[in-house]
Amino acid sequence: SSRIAVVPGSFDPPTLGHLDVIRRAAALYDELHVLVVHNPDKEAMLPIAQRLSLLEQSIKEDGMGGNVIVGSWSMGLLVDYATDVGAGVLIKGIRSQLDVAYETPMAIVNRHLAQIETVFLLPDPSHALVSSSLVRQVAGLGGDVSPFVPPAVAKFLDTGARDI
Ligand code: COD
Repeated sequence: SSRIAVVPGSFDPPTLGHLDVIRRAAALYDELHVLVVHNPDKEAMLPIAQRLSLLEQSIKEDGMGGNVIVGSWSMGLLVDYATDVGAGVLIKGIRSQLDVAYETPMAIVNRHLAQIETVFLLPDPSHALVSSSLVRQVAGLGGDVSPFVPPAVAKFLDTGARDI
C-alpha cells in the first residue's frame, strides 16, 4: 500500500524552513499533502487562497517531484482530512524544544482521535531560526525578507503584500 502523509501549517507566508521540511517529507513518502490550515490562535496576514498560491509556486520553482499535492482545510479536525485522503501520518517541523512542547499534546490527541501518528522532522540548521512571524515582522517594517523565504514569496512580499 502507498504511504501517504500530510504536512499541515499556517504557511503565512511559506518560508525556507517550511520548504526544507516539505522537501525532506516528499522524499520519505509516496504521496505528500501540504495543507494550509486556519490556525484560530493566530491573526493572519494573508488570505488562505494567497498562501495556497505562494506554496504552489514555491514547490514548483523548487523542482520537487510530482508527489506533492497542495490543498487547504478549514472544515474541522485535521485528522478528518488525513483520514479522507488515506494518510496515516502527520509531519511537523521542529525548530527547538518549544516546537516539541507545542506539538506533543496535539500529536497525542490526534493519535487518540484517529490513530494518526505524528512524525517530527528537523530542518537544516541554517533554516531552523526562520519563522513566518519573523518574516511578517520584517516585511511589515519594509525589510528584505529574501534570505528567509522562497523566491516567489520574496517577489510577492516585495511588490504586493503591503497593500493587503
Ligand atoms: N524549520 C522547521 N520547521 C518549521 C520551521 C522551520 N524554520 N518553521 C515552521 N516550521 C514547522 C512548524 O513547527 C509546524 O510544524 C509547521 O512547520 C507549520 O508552521 P506554521 O507556523 O506555518 O503553522 P502553525 O504552527 O500555525 O500550525 C498550524 C496547524 C494548523 C498545523 C496546527 O495548529 C494544527 O495542527 N492544528 C490542528 C487542528 C486540529 O485538528 N485540532 C484538534 C486536535 S489537535
